[in-house]
Amino acid sequence: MPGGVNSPVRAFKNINGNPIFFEKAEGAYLFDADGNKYIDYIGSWGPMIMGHSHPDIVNAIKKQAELGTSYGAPTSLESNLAELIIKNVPSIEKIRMVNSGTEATMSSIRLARGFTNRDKIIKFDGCYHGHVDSLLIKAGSGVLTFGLPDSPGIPEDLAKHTITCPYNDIAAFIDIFNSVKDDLAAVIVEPIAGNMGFVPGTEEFLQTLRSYTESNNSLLIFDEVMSGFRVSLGGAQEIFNIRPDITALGKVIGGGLPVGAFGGKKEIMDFLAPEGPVYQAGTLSGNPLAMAAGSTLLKLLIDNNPYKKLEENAKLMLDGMNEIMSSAGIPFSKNQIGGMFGFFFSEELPLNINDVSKTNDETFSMFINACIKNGIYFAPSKYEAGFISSMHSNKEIDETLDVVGNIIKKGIF
Ligand code: HOZ
Repeated sequence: MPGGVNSPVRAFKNINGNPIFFEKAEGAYLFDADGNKYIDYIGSWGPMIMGHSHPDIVNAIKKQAELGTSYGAPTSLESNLAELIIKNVPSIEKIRMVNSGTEATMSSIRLARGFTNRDKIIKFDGCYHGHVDSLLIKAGSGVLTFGLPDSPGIPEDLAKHTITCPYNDIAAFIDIFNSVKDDLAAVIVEPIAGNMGFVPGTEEFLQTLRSYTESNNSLLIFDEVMSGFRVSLGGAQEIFNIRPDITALGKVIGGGLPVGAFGGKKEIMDFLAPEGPVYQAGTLSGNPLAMAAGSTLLKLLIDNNPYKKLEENAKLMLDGMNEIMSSAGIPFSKNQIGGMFGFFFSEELPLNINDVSKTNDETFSMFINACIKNGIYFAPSKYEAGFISSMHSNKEIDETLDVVGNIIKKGIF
């Protein structure tokens, strides 16, 4: 496998580390193949909101596995998950299940182009929407982690239809928007970016995207692959009170199994085959195991509404880290919404990818390596977000802060 991994960030190459191979996960903990135990702050990049191996989710998967793992045909499990999503995300009136966030954003773009009969899309620097050809331009996540500005393999003829714009920059957006508006199919954005570290959009910025797209009959696509059901039941769109035309969802709604979905206004979704002309399909779409796991997680989230507690716990940990760093004179900034968070080695909290790229790489790399060596598993790239679960209690937070305090005391910097 290239880099020894099946997804580049896992290689730990940019922090001069090696991939860690895991064997087991439980609650807030991960266990690797060498017998090490870690407090996990990645949570499979989002879905483990109720902790790893939640008994209800494990039982739902087991129960469904005995009834069959894939039929390539409809089941009521798909309708159950669809209903749970539609009830909680008001902008979604109809939905199509797919197998990953990449598939969800790829199909959203095709649908937007088909519906509007226009080609151009605007995306924002540092937002990552999966490895879709049209969207792998000035993208975040692993693309930035490894300093790959734009991936080879994407034909210029396709790339020219993607226009990029700085995140959280209203004036730049309005300029770019005006220059392409006649052929603008859609604007796609992570309303809470989780692929340039954790950088939420400002309310004014996101409202501007909504009003400009609406007045131009262009579609607004929210990529809520990470924020959907992660920052609140209704996702970032509930927090900002904005209704996008299409929402892309991903891993979170699969409860840890491979799932994606995209949904939105009925008249737009009805443009999809077999109702309409835009084609999209998949044998494993709506896979029964994934639907059973996803529905069980969403029911747990609806019953427990853990978001306030998640945010409090994330804040508790970050405030503690901030105190440790500031008493050691190390520039540090941090932010969190719900159970999603980020920290940077910079005085000021970054607002966009330019700010993030200026934060200290060397300190980040030394800090993360030291944390991992001491059983704290933070994302191995400053271009990724962190995630906390309802199984992270004061005990795990105190232990994390002890480790961080010791690392700083021993003077690794
Ligand atoms: N780039 C992914 C999260 N933003 C990481 C996926 C993975 O390596 O599992």
